[in-house]
Amino acid sequence: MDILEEIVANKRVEVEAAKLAVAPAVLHKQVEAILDFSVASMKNALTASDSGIIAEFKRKSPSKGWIKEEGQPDIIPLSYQKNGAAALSILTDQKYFGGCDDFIRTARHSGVNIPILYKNFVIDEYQLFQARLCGASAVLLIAADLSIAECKSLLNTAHQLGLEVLLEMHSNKELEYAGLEPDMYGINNRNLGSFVTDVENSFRLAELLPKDAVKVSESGISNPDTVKALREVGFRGFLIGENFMKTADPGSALRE
Ligand code: IGP
Repeated sequence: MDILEEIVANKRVEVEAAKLAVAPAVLHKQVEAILDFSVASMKNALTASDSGIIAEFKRKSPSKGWIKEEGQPDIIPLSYQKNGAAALSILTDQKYFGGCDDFIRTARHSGVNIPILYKNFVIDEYQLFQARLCGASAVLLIAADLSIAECKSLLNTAHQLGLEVLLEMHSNKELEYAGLEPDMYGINNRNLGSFVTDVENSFRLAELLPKDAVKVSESGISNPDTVKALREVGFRGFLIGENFMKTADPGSALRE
């Protein structure tokens, strides 16, 4: 079993436990009550932004272990916003990434009003309701852990809830998912099975995606020249986590 399979197996157990704690019908009612509150569009923010930086709040990862154990969800996300991030990504998986949905709530309460990506391994529509309820604007769907039919169904439900979808692909063979027309197309430079990171992956796959699509390059980005080169081949979003989180002050790292 590779790490992605392990994470997804654990996620299934977690989601079933969550459904016992809060029944789907109850969660749906809670979401219905807030559906009138619209959330900022990440796609628009990326299209309008000069930086395109999606700054990620990630305290730990399976490949690196703890990056910032004491990372403060009430300070760092707001600091990212103040330092010019176009949008945020907040890891909400607990076991492998040290996150939780409350990190998004806390960020919102601290004054973050730019779009927030719900970064998790979404395999069940229940999680889309959780994402909407905590204040996310968009969700990540990962081609590597969903069939096309599952992905399509989750994408439709996300849209019904007013959530945008960033669809993550990693290899040529996943490009068939692109036909689902998500709001944004992500190319992950990291292989989620082996953790090997190669930014060339973005350059390789970008030309195979629709020309006018909003494309996001994810992982392993550590310098402004790479961002510039990716922008030149059409990327509008740059998802950066570890490079900021490993510094003493992630927000100022973004500005530099
Ligand atoms: C950020 P990095 O190398 O800058 O920390 O990567 C982000 O792309 C990465 O955390 C990520 C991820 C994911 C995490 C991309 N896709 C899917 C968990 C699940």
